[in-house]
Amino acid sequence: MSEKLTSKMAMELEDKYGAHNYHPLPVVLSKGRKAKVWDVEGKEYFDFLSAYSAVNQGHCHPKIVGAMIDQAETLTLTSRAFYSDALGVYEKYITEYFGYDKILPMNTGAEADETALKLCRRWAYDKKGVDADKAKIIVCADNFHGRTITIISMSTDPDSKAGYGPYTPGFVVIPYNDLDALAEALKDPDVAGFLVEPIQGEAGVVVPQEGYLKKAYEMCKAKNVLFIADEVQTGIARTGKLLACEHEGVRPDILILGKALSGGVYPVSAVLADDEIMLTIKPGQHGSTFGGNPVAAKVAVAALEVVKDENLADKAKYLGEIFRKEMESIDSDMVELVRGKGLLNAVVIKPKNGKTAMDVCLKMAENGVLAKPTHDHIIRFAPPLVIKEDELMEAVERIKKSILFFD
Ligand code: IF1
Repeated sequence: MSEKLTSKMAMELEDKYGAHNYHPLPVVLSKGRKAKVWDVEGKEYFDFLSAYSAVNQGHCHPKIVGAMIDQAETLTLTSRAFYSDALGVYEKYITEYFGYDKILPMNTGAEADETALKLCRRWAYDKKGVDADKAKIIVCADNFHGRTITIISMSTDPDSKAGYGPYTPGFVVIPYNDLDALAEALKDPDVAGFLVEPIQGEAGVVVPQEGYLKKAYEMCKAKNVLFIADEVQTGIARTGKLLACEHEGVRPDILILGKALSGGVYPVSAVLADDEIMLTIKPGQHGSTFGGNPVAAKVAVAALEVVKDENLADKAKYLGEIFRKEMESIDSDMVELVRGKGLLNAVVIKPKNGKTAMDVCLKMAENGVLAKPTHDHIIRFAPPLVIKEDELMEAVERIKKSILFFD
C-alpha cells in the first residue's frame, strides 16, 4: 500500500512537479466544511480567506455539491453547439435574480472581465459610434481583474504585468477613488466604458469614499459611457449586500460575477447586461467550450438559492461590524488600520521588530486561523459568510493572540 501522504510530502510534490507561480503558506489542506478546513494531519482551521471570496456559502455546501453530483451523473457538457435543458432555466433565474435582460455565461473571473471588455468595445462601435479600433476603457490604478495578457495590460502592479509585453492598447489608467481624474478622462469622446471594482480587493480591501460609485456612475451616464462593475470578489453577499454596488444604489450597465457564483464548487462566471449592450455580440462572435455548461448552470442556481435561503448578505453585514470592532480593539501598535465592508475586511500591519504581516499569518495558522497577506503588509480577512457568531468570536480571539504574540 502506498505510504500515507504527509503535508511535507505534498509540498515536495508541488515543488517538484508544479509551476512555481505561487508561494503558499506551508499548510496542506485536505478537507473543508462550512467555515472550517483541516490539513493532512487533521489540524483544524477557521478559513479566513474563503479562496479569495469564492466559498461564501461555506466549504462543500451540501445543496450545491448535491446539485453538482446530480447533474454530473446526468449530462456534464454539451458545448453551445446545441441547447441544453439546464442553461435556459439558469439564464432566466439569474437574470431575474439580478435584474438584467441577459447573461453571457463564462467560467473564470478573467474570462468574464474579458467578455465585458469585448461587449463594451462592440457597444462603442455599434451603438455609441466610436471609430473602429479607437474605443478606450478607463480603469483604476491598483486594479485586479485577472491574469490574461489584456487584463494585465490594464494593471499597474509590476508583479502582475512586468515581462509579459507587448500589451493590449486602449486603456486609460486613473487613480482609484478620484472623481476629478475620472471627469478629466471622460472628456475623451472615444471613451466607451469605466471598469471598476466597488472595493479593490487585491489592493488590500480599499473602500472608496461614500458616494464615489454613485457619482462615478452619474458622470459616466452623462457622457454615454458604460459603468462596468467587477463584482467577482465583492459580489454574492460578501460586503453585506447582494452586490457591493447596492450600498450606493448603483446598477452597473455591465455586471461581472464569478467566484462565489458557484460557492467554490466549480468555475462559474457571468456577465449580465441589458439587450442594447448584450445583443451587440452576434452568433459566432464570442464563446467558450465550458461556458454555460449544464453542471455550471445547476451549481450556480443552487449557490444563488443558498445566498437567499440563508440570508448571507445580512449575516455578512452583522458579523462584519462585530469583526471590525474587535480588530480595532486590539491593543497593539502592529494594527495600523482596519477597513472593509461586510465580511470583506483587512488589517494593515505595521512591521515590528522585523516581524511582518506574513509572520502574523504564520502565527495565526499555528493558532488555527488561515489568512494570507496581500502586498506585504495587509492581511485580508474573508471567512465564509456561513460562519457562526461564536465561531467568529473564537477566531477573533485566536487572531488577537497571534498579533499580541509579537508585542
Ligand atoms: C490569483 C488576487 C484576489 C478578482 C477580481 C477578477 C478576478 C479576480 C476582482 C479573476 C481574482 C483571485 C485570483 C487569484 C487570487 C485572487 C485575488 F490576489 F489575485 F487578486 F482575490 F484579490 N476580478 N482574484 O479578485 O478571477 O480568473 O481568478 O477566476 O490569480 O492569484 P479568476
